[in-house]
Amino acid sequence: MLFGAFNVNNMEIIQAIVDAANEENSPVILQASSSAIKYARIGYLRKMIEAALEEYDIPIALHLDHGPDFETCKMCIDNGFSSVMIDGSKYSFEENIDLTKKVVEYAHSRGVVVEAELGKLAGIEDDVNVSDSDAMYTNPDEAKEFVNRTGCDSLAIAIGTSHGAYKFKGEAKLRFDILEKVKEKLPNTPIVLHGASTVIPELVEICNKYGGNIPGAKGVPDEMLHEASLRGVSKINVDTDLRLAMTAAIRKVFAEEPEAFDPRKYMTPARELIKQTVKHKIKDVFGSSNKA
Ligand code: PGH
Ligand code: CA
Ligand code: ZN
Repeated sequence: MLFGAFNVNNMEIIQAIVDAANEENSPVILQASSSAIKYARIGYLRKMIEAALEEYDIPIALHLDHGPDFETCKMCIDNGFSSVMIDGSKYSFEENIDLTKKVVEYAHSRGVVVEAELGKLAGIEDDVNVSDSDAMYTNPDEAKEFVNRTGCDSLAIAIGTSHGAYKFKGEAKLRFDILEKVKEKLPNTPIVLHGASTVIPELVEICNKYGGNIPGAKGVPDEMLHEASLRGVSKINVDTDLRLAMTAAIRKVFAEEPEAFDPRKYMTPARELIKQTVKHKIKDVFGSSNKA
């Protein structure tokens, strides 16, 4: 089973995602990074997700994305998150293990599950900026040792994706051979793919047509995401495509209706375009729809 995990920053994004998931009768993971929590504030995020849970019957999880330290993970666990990610990928193997273990102990004793990360993605992720040459693929033997020693519930691996709108300079290329080896060694550990936005060309085009400047953006094609799911990826993280959808819709209104200044005038189409984007992913790419 493959789940989409969608990054949230504000009310419209949350509503768009849960509306889409509800229409597709699909479980969904909403995830907030530490910078999203700083932006939206944790109490607001929590209450908005409570509101979504009251409105719909589908399973909705709230997950911390790229938790940078124990304290942030603890704060989210104490605030009712269903799961947390501790991202110790910037540390040495042993330091990553120590930190992840500490989070796992705290989380598991409170019924919360933990995603950890091994290997480095290129690109920008929150405050961390990993240059291309530093990008390090996950070592399958290390992955097995890491999961055994930390007791983490799922593992994010690096097989060539990166965060943001510029994932590949030439052809899109993922190291499915590494994924296969990791699955061989860890058949029961759910594997997470970060940096998995398609960077939907139509959305980039709308942004650029209406005054944006995002040239040469490139993501992971839908067929590759499909292949990743066939080869055992369980969670696919999507942020960039939602940002593009929101920006595309708002730019269009600003360009076509310069006299408009009621935020609802541009936030309504923004919410709608995010919803269509999420529906497309759930239905056509991830296949988590249970629609009758
Ligand atoms: C992601 C999102 N969040 O943790 O990995 O990646 O930039 O490809 O949407 P994208
Ligand atoms: Ca990382
Ligand atoms: Zn990520």
